[in-house]
Amino acid sequence: MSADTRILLESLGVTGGHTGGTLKVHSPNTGELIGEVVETPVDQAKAHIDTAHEAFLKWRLIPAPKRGELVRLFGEELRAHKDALGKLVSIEAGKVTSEGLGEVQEMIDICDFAVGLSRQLYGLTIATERAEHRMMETWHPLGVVGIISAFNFPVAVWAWNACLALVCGDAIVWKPSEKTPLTALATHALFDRAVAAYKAAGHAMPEGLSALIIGGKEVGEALVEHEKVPLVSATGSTAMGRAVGPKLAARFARALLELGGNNAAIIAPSADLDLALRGVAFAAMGTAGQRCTTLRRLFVHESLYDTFVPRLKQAYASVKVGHPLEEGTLIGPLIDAHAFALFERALDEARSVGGKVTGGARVDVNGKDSYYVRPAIVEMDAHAGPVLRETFAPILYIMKYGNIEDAIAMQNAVGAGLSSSIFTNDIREAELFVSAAGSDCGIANVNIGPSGAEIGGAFGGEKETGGGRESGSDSWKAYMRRATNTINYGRSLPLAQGVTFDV
Ligand code: UN1
Repeated sequence: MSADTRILLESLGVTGGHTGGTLKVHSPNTGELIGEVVETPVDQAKAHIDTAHEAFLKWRLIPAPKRGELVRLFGEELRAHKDALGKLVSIEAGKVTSEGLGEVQEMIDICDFAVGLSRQLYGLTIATERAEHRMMETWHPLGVVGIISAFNFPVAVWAWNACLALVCGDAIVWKPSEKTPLTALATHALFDRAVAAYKAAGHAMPEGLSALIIGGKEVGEALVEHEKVPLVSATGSTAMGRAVGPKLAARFARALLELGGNNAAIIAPSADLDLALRGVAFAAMGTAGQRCTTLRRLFVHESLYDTFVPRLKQAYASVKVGHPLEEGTLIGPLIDAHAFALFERALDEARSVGGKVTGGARVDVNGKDSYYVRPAIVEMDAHAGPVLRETFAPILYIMKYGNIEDAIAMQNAVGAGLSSSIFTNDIREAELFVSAAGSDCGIANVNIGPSGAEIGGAFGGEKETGGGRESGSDSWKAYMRRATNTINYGRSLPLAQGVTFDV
């Protein structure tokens, strides 16, 4: 491990677990070995879950705003260590500086959101058909929430789940991606500092409320199969969701799935092309095409295809691909050799079905063990072949369209249903796109690209994206259980639906 990474980890409070273990961690920036992380034995993972369940039994009794105070303190730690944690995200996940910092900002924002929410966990009072009765719903803490996160947002997506779950009165157990355990160790160390500050301020708090379990498939399975985990929130591929979903269903646990995306944008005749160009460039190339929300399919109206596409190619040619921590870099590396192989395979397939590829060459930034590529544009005649699936890399497939209904139908004609957008100044088109007959995705935007969602909205998508919603709006309800309470304050017992039962 470089001295730089060691110092960074120490500054974040990571004192053990990152050396001498069996999980080898490589920085995608250089291919260099940056950690040998100790994996959690399955038995120990199970023991952590049992402890978390015991902690939950106590935590659920603490008033929600007091639970919110813990999350507020965690937000303070994140503010104080934003630069260091952001840099670690850049080193371990390959994000450029502003995106590494942006990831930590997203965590800070969700802390603020969750703190406010801790005073707003409310239920309805509903009119009843019976005299001298009151009917209401109450939201109660749920239990241990399992969180499985992906390499591309190694810490922010955990924070979306963790911060909400904690204020909702749940305990949390986190299995991070095997590719990014160092950022997880650092984040958990910051969380432990918040716990220490919370206790020092005189708040009661059970031990083992939050646990980090590190390892591969077996550790993930321990979480998914444990009877004391009533909810698993999992972010990753659709294939992972297909493995996890049925296991949870078999024991009637809840699944909150945030899986693949095959996100599209439509460039309509009235679009502001300068704005569309910037929107498309960020959404398609940003994070080296490794966001769930990355723009992968572009439908350009035939009347402006020959104006817009050459401009886009120019923008593609101008971006700097390089080490993420170097000033001016916009595109960092792919996460590993496997991601690069999938990138190449998709481009080959596209060529074989007549796609015209611009860009896509491998770039030597730091030698053979790191995988940097020029982002690729692929002009396609047909909406077919690799266009129909998600390849987690910077490939933008471009197709022409003639009328808006066809464009919307094509945008919807894929398995995934995460994010989508239209660039138009025609109010009819914009409204059609966000209407019931429009985009079938969980996110449908107008005049901004499909990626870079704020935490205030509910995040997630339909179909093969898994159907879950995380982060803002009323996503908190997934982390609680609802009880309907009917209270009779009278002296008679009228039955619902007019039923009589006189004894
Ligand atoms: C993801 O890629 O898993 O909308 C999450 C965005 C980010 C979150 C992406 N706020 O791009």
